[in-house]
Amino acid sequence: MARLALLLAALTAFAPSVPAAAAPGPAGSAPKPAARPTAAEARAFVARVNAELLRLQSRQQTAEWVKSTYITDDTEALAAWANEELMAFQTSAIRESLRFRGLALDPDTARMLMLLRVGPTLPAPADPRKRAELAAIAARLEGAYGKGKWCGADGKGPCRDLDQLSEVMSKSRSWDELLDAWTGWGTVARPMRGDYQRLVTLANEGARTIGFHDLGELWRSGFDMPPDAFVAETDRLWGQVQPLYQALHCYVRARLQQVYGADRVPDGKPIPAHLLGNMWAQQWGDLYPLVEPFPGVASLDVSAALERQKVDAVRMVKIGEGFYTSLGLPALPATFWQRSMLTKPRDREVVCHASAWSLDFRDDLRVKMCIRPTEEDLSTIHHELGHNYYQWAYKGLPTLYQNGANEGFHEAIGDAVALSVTPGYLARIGLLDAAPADERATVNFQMKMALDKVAFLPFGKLVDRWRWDVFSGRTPPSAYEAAWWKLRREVQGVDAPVARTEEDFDPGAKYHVAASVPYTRYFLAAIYQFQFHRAMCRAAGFQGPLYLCSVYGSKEAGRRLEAMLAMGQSRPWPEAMEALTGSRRADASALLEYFAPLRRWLDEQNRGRRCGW
Ligand code: X8Z
Ligand code: ZN
Repeated sequence: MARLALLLAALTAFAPSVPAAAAPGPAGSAPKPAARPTAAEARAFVARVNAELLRLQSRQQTAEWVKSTYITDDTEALAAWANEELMAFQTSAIRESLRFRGLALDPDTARMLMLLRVGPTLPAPADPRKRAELAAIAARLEGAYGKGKWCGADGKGPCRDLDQLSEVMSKSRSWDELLDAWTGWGTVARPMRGDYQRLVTLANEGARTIGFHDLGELWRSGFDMPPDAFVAETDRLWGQVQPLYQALHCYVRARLQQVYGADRVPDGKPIPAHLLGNMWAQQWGDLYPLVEPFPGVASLDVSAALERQKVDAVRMVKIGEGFYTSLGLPALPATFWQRSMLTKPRDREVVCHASAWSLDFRDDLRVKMCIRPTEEDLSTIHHELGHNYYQWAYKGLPTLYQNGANEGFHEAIGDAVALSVTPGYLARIGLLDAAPADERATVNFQMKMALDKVAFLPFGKLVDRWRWDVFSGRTPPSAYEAAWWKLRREVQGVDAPVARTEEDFDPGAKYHVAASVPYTRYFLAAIYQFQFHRAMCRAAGFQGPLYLCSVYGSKEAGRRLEAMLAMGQSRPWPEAMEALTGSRRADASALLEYFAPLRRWLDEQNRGRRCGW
């Protein structure tokens, strides 16, 4: 994920929402009269905040990098201390910023003050002890996730980590083997429940001290619209794509029924969560061989080619970089190659979950990832480099503007670029045989894409629906697990394969819950990326159907993309959207256009089937 976002996830403290200058004096004394602040002071204040944030965040990022690439008690403590130093500054900055409320300010100063307030993902309470506790819990939860292993029901091993268990999820077709890997990873999250509950309490307290009802309201406030309007926005977008998801679900369930039997995969019921090729059933691409519409028509097995050609991690990243440079963007700096972590070290615990970093908010870009020679990882590399190129494009902006237009934008860039990694392009770089053009090959390719892109949509939406209810108290700790599975059944049409109880904590088995990274960003990105892709295709002068378009080599597409990236968060996101797409509105029509051939095919296939759950 974007480093800035993670950084902000990393604990921030704020003063109470009482303006410091007007705060009452000691008991019995009269309130101190406030000096009347000026707009010029506000501007100077924001300049100081930007400079100090840059200094402290760079230090904090460095500590965080070492922690994530070498998890020990000590590196966890060092990262927490760096966070606390940053938080202390932010506390006083926020306290001071409240003096400027109600003043007529120039638009940039006003926007940066707003961003300062909505920026933190885990705001800490004012009490320093509680702040330290929140810092420690957050670091511990992410560490527990990173170190998590399943050593069998008797605990005697062999022990397997998430990568190994994920490999089972993607490759095995044995109900029992899948169940073992799935329940095994679930045990890693069980001990997180207590810490998570406390984290919610502390971060909610922090959110209230800066004037939000609860943490969920703060998370929904970073989208240049009122938080309630943002909820309606996500519902609207989901409404546009839901019928396509239901068609895909119906077809996949029918195919799984043929493999596992109608007693285990019944009609009209949610699909057991361990059968979809992925630990969280969030992307189903690994099911492709099982559900391939026209078996054997045009092989799309990129993983096999990567393995056969012994493409190593560096080469894979070079392939990704090559796409960006073909658009006219610069080659990555030498330090990227020296300092990134591209493979899983054998001798220490690391957080393998992929992320892209800018440690100095200038040129010290890095990727942290445990790359394997798979198609999924090739696509993730394009995703991560999208973050890095975004960070690079806005590096000249004030620190408070160094972020995506909104969180969804940051997640969408690399994916939009990866949509141009078509079979045609892959054939060109020798990872597939010459791209076929008949209709059956089209449906095959579309199915493969939909298993990742369309299947993801409800999961992308429900993770934060669960958290918003947890933060607001609508879901009490005694119902964490029940509420999670209710959403997964209702929104995703997926169910736990074995009974779950409130001893379990399946949400914590997902990185972004353990690490407190907001998730709606990925839902938005899943939609934005098709809008961005369509816009770049138009800029490149491409005429055919969207799914065939690759903007590889188009300097004009790159120019348009970079113009949007360079805006960072300096303007409300609809303006950034407009800079690239010409439209100010988020809209799933490009996604639906892209998948139109598959939609027609699915509807034919599903005729007579009992869809839904
Ligand atoms: O976390 C990620 C990226 C890093 S920002 C690898 N993604 C989400 C996930 O893995 O759950 C990308 C897709 C959704
Ligand atoms: Zn990301």
